[in-house]
Amino acid sequence: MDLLQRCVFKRIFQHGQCYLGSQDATRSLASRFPSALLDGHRAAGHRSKSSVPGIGERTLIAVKPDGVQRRLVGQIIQRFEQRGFKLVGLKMLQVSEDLLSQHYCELRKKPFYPSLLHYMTSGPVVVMVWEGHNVVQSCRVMVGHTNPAQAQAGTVRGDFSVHVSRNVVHASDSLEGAQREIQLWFQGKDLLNWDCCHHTSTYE
Ligand code: IDP
Ligand code: MG
Repeated sequence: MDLLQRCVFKRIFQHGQCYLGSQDATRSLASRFPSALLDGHRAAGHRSKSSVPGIGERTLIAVKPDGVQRRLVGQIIQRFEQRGFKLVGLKMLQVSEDLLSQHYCELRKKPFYPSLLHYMTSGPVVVMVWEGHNVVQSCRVMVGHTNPAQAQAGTVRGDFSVHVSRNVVHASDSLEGAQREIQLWFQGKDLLNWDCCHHTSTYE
């Protein structure tokens, strides 16, 4: 388990204690969560059966360097978890210009492109793959308008940022975009197919 995973677990356990108010409940939560993750790893390739179509849809979300520097990673992850989406990939890295130029290939001719590259390589990013019904569109709505000045309160950008040059988070903008970006940032083996114990509370 790496440092980021330890931090995420610690946060979840602290919230468990806060909401549930009992050490037993916290211990129970603590014992279940990592094993769910490990079970998922063992169960790679095996997916929950459900009548709901499209629950395997995936999107790429990244906490940009400003979000990492401002210690917003935990709060941003929490929003997607709370909504009911499933985390299937997570890593922290210092991005290369090469990867970024592929990621932002459509923006190469924009006047802000050089400063965008500089910003995105200014420190580590935390990149994730989230899974669930309509996850691409739902996450775009949760992330909010590209320009934080126009982002609604309640969205990530609307709550945590003020200027378009430092808008905290990336979210894929379409199914095709999500597929392209996930392949760019992750190898297939780094994405875990795991059965969430809350599955029947999220889907019929
Ligand atoms: P998105 O992130 O909401 O999908 P895009 O238009 O794809 O928005 O732009 C990618 C990123 O480029 C933005 O998230 C933001 O970081 C940066 N960006 C977009 N427009 C501007 C601008 O006018 N000035 C500076 N940076 C910009
Ligand atoms: Mg975009």
